[in-house]
Amino acid sequence: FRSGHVALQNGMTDAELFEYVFGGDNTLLALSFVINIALAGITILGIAYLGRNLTDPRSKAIATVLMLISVVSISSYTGLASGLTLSVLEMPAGHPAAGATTAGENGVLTMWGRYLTWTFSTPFILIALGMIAGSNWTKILTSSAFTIAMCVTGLAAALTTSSLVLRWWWFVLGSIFFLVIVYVILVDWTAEAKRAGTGDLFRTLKFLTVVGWFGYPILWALGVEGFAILDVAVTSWGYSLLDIVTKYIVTFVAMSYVVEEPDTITGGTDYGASISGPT
Ligand code: RET
Repeated sequence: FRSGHVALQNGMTDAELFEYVFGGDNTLLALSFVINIALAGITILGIAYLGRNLTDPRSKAIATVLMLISVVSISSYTGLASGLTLSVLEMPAGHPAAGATTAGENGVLTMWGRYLTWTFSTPFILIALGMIAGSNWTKILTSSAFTIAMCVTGLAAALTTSSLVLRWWWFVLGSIFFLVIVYVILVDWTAEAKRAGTGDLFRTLKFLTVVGWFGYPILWALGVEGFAILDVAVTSWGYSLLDIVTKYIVTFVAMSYVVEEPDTITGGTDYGASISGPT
């Protein structure tokens, strides 16, 4: 493709945005997408390899759920890299990037595909954590529903251009939903994991997840969607690095435990034995 300076303009097509990202001026931004496509692919293959001898249905289910996190991720980053899930938006009055006209540019680059695809990836992270903690479907589905709500409000916050107050109101709503998830992880699942015998593994996963997840709203607020202190490439790298911790590292930590099929994960030989039918 041609290289040359492509200025951001409101209403650019996916092809123009693709050229903006890969045209040569924004190598850093392009790399933040490409690296995650590679890592998600490696993680998918890694799970297939590590899980090749799994026999227990519960272990297989956890491995499948872990794989789906990266399946969503590779699609998400392909969407961003292709320009399909990027847009140039004009920020409302009062926003620090409102009327951004640096270097003849008009509007800011919004990576809205990120917020959209977190809607599909984060529930799988929580399903895996909940299963490892030995939790029940009520709590797993509750946390999954709240993470979907959180990501959709984050998407709404990023796409709202009518009013600055509404952008931040969406953000506040999403943050409240986030606290529900943090509560379930720190209180319910921590106790359940101890009882299930997966306390040690869960402590590591909990630390990576809770600390990592807090990074996302902080980046949102510091990045171009919020106070615009960080530019788009730095914000994008921030999200890409957080994703490495919250998805691929979490996946390999969980997989390395699951492949041994310990009784704490499989439920042991008695798992499910309480259901006895007529003989
Ligand atoms: C938003 C804005 C609204 C308030 C909050 C947010 C939190 C986002 C989080 C995202 C986690 C994403 C992960 C992706 C991996 O695929 C939406 C930024 C609280 C916690 C783990």
